[in-house]
Amino acid sequence: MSANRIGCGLGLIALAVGVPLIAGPVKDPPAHLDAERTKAVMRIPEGDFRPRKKVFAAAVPEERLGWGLGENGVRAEAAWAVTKGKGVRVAILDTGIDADHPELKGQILASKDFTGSRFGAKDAVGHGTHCAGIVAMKQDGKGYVGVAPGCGILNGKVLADDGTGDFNWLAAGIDWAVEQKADVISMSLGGGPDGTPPERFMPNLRAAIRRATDAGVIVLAAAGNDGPGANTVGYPGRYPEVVAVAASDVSRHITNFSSRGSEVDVAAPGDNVVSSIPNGQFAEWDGTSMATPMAAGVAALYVADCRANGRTPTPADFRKRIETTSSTRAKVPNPNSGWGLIQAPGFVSATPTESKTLEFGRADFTADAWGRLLHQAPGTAGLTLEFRGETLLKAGLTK
Ligand SMILES: [Ca+2]
Repeated sequence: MSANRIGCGLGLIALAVGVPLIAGPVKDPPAHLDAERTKAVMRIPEGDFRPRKKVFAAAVPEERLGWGLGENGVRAEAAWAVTKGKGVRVAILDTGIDADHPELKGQILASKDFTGSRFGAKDAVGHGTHCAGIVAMKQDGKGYVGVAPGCGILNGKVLADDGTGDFNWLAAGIDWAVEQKADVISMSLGGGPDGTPPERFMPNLRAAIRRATDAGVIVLAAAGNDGPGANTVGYPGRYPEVVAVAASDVSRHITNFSSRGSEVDVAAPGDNVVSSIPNGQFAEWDGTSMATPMAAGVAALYVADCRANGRTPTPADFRKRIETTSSTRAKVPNPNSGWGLIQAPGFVSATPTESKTLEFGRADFTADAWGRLLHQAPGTAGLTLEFRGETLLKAGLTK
């Protein structure tokens, strides 16, 4: 442990999840897990502690979407017609990841432990596996699906097996993620000294974040679970370079526990969020910890769509889209929800809103000929298709 962690208790980071640390029936919970001590570190109000509501024992046979991906959430499905995030690299800086979970197997591109854990980069808590699944659970016909099931995950373990960590580990994890060519960094953690400029205690952290955003990486962090009081956003979410994410519920309201403050940039589903936990299980958890990878998944879709269209994704353009496309767009951000609920379709190219099938019949042309096909039924617009061989050159409607 570093002096930063032992010396004065400052500079500690902790999970921003509104529930105890142990992820339901985790197989071998670390013996040194001390819930009371962790609670004190996390500064989570007593009322926010709720027992884990649901843990699914095994893979769900028919693949389902959690509510957070649907109409009251980020509307991921509406964006999947354009992209599912293929080729994008999302760093999850958390408690490690269970890379053997059926939903994550093959999705983890690289792993590194910064905590000196005897479990290495594996997840002994469950939190990191849940966050990774929210982004990248596979679309494989079983279980559940992440927001960007085509993307790959970088697993940086910066929180130890008791769910706390050192800000220097986080800074090192951010630098590692940039080295690993992360496109997006998701940090479901927070903490820091109250009322004190954090740079005094963690000079490396903001510098690392700036190196990441300067390299074009989109950096997101949990707003924190210290609401509903005013001015409760923690670090690193409090930094202007970081997109701070608040937690919304199935009614599109901001949860009571979600931290409030002018630093909140956007909201995402963070209540009853179903995702993977170790040993092949799934669980429904609450927290801005869950909202953050929801928004990070949208960022992955954005990056993939930019690349597919020859554009360079940038943190500034990502922010601009948050401001212009979030649900309940406000002219100014509000301290509960920032610019509103993040909406995946606003981050990808336009998608068809309606699709219908028209029967044409068949017309044969000479192979490789330049051809024109006209279709007109009485009282409708005519459709003209021009092609050479099998290549469509032009399509148009005539009155
Ligand atoms: Ca699945």
